[in-house]
Amino acid sequence: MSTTYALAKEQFAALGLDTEAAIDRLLALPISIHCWQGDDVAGFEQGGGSLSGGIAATGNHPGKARTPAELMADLDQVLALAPGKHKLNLHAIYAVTDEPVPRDRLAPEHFAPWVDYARARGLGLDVNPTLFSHPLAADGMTLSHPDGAVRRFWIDHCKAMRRVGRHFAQELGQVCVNNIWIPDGLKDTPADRLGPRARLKDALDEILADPADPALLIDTVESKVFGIGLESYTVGSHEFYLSYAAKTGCVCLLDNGHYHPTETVSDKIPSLLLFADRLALHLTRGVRWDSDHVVTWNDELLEIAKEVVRCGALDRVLLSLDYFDASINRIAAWVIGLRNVRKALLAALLLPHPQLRALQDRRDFTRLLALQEEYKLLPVGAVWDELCARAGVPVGTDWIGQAEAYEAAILPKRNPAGN
Ligand code: RNT
Ligand code: ZN
Repeated sequence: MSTTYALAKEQFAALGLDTEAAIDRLLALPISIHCWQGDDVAGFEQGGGSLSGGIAATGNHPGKARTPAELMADLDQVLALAPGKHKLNLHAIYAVTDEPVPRDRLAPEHFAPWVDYARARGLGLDVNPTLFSHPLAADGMTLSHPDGAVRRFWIDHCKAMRRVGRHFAQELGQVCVNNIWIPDGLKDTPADRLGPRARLKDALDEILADPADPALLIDTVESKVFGIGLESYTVGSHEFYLSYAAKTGCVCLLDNGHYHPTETVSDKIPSLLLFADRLALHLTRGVRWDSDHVVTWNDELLEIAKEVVRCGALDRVLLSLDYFDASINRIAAWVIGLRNVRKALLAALLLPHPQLRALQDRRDFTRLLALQEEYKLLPVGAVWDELCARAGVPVGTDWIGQAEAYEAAILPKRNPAGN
């Protein structure tokens, strides 16, 4: 145990906080790593499709992963540099197939290398149907499309991916989160807002008709405010999915890039937890829009972490990352966000919430603000370093050199243009 940690431990103990318990709790908490940071959401269909659906990865840093083997090798680097328990979050377009397989016919065997990869590393797998980057999604509508044949294809795809998700859980002995996000929307003012939403509701009813065994599969639905080229109307809005989840029992997934810029996910967390057993989060960082920048240690990340901890909901909130920055080393992008999420949760665990809550209830707002500000400089960093040391990952800034060495040794052998 380092001297700095021993001193920090004492300082937190004086506030009634147990740093040992916080470290143990956090090392056991699963955070789902999004596979799509490694290749700018390209996937492996016919050599990797071009991203559509109103989302965009910008930047052309060299060395992105082009094959399953490259993506797996990059993920191994990430796992070596970020402490704690992880899951891996796969999109359907990351299926590994010799011949092209239509998405509505994807099956567990098309993901066998990922199951092997996860099993060898003790990871759970999460899953997402991919309702974008496809000719049948090119006009911006999928499950809400007016053409029944298009809806049928996407309904069958979503059903297929639920079967894949169940298989993941059975193989790996860990529950699989299946998240449905669709890009559906319109560029300009709609003539009919109800019709597409009614079609989406019917499609979801059919996809989810076969009830999930909650030990195997948790179905989540992710809303959005707008997409690029789909600015005026989003079929799967927050109200739509909030109501749908309340009525049917599937789980709301909140992506903190998917709200109006002054609206915060942190404020929504307690309200949802009062009415639902579970809640899922995509952690990202929007800069001016849903730009999916790397998650940084900012006020909203800390507020989200504090809400989850204060609600006593670390085991009810399903945490995953969701961003895709192609302008910097992609492994570093993954690691920076992952480390920040766990660091923010540690900072949240190391606050004397009962004391602060009592001040609010006593309406002593002066002392509350004074303490909230002073506590921002508590020695969380010393506890974080100890956590990393115990997890066997680099402490402090040491991981950066390792990521750079990997970049220098491996990435130049890939296409230097980043494609
Ligand atoms: C898009 C959603 C969605 C995607 C991933 C790739 O705005 O956030 O979660 O980012 O499914
Ligand atoms: Zn998301």
